[in-house]
Amino acid sequence: MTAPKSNNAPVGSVRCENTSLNLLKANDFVAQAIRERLPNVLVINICSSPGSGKTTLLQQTAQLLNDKLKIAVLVGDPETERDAIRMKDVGINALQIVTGGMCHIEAQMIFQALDHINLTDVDVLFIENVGNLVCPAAFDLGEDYRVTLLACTEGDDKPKKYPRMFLTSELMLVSKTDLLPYLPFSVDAVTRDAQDVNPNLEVIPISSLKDEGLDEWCSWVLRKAKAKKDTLVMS
Ligand SMILES: Nc1nc2c(ncn2[C@@H]2O[C@H](COP(=O)(O)OP(=O)(O)OP(=O)(O)O)[C@@H](O)[C@H]2O)c(=O)[nH]1
Ligand SMILES: [Mg+2]
Repeated sequence: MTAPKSNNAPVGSVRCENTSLNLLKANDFVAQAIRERLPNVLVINICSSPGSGKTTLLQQTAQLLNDKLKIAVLVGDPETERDAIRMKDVGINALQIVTGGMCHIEAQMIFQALDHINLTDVDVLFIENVGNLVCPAAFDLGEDYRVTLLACTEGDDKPKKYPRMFLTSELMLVSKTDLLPYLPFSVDAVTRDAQDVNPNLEVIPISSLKDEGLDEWCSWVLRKAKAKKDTLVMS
């Protein structure tokens, strides 16, 4: 299927200034404290729009890496504990962060949550951020890597519309690829746009339901976990 072409003629717009710089400075200070608190744990911040498949991917990832890495998950949600329950149901060491309606997780929330999750011998701490492609991009959570999922169902125009998320990520997972035959979505086009925004961005297409691309994703996680341990040994 091909999408109808849009007319990209300028229509006129107003660019707004960012007025929250002090808040972000304070956040960065706490993010650094998180890094110092977790020198031997790989921290991966998983971001996406609502419903792109973050929890499903983490359920699958924990299962696939079960005999190779010890995993824990902090998961953010504006109101419910549903995602932590889903993860605990499949045996994952998970803790819900309920943000009280906030559209992103802040470093202070992670710092506090670390007192309530057992990280003994944990190799990888995943943070599932609140579903949102805008606000989470501005908040460093002390992660080593930021991974953004973009589901085929969202449309392939998103990287240029929400560039900061893709600019600040190391990896984009194009999710729900099992639905590609039914959608006007081009993996090549979305990769081109995302790498226009961030030339260093790696891209892996995945389907958690059909087990496509998950080996490549798990290898990526294993490589990063090993690199983190190696850095610790050398320092
Ligand atoms: N077709 C298809 N559906 C998927 C895939 N992964 C997840 N889903 C479905 O997408 C819906 C949302 O998945 P979740 O894993 O809850 O997404 P999420 O990003 O964690 O959602 P929020 O936490 O609410 O932002 C569920 O109905 C999943 O079954 C996939 O690879 N293919
Ligand atoms: Mg979720």
